[in-house]
Amino acid sequence: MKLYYVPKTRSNRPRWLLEELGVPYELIRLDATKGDTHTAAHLARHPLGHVPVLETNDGLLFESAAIVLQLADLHGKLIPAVGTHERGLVYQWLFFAMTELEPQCTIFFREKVVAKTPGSEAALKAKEKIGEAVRVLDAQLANREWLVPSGFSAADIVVGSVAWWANRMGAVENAPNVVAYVERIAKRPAYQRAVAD
Ligand SMILES: N[C@@H](CCC(=O)N[C@@H](CS)C(=O)NCC(=O)O)C(=O)O
Repeated sequence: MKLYYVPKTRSNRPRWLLEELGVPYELIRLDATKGDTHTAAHLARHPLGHVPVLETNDGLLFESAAIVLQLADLHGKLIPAVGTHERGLVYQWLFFAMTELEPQCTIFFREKVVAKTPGSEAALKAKEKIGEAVRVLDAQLANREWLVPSGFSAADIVVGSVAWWANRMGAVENAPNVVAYVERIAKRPAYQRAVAD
């Protein structure tokens, strides 16, 4: 199995899961600054020229959260059984991260980090929305280490990555449980291996 990958991007998510699972994979590093993600070969893998892309004998798969879910299912680990309430909770938190939190992080990143306008109307609005979503996570994490009752799961990989990003950009305030969660994540050996290079 091959994972098309650019360091310090959303492609860390499936790499982190693969490290947690301890299964072999081939990491295909692309350099987006050199146009590697927009070659004809890569556009045939992902029509928008994005990473991650997973390639297996069954075919190609893109979207980081979809790849994380599929890999967890394929290996029967870090994901509750289909049809259980806990499985529903994994979907809930994963979609929450991808639809409520991550789009606001993307706006905040573009305003604060790329355009260097952290005080713009768009930046302040995004930060407010991030704060609303982060407070929901903070309440959920008040009495638990990981998002679902059975323990560390695929949901933590996706939510944890987005929460880590929000915290890194200075958009997490008054959410001590989320900060502690991000710190727990950073201590996981599989996470450290996935972001090492
Ligand atoms: N929703 C997609 C977003 C993928 C995406 O935006 N990837 C960015 C990196 S985080 C990318 O490939 N950028 C390289 C480029 O556009 O050339 C996912 O979660 O996989």
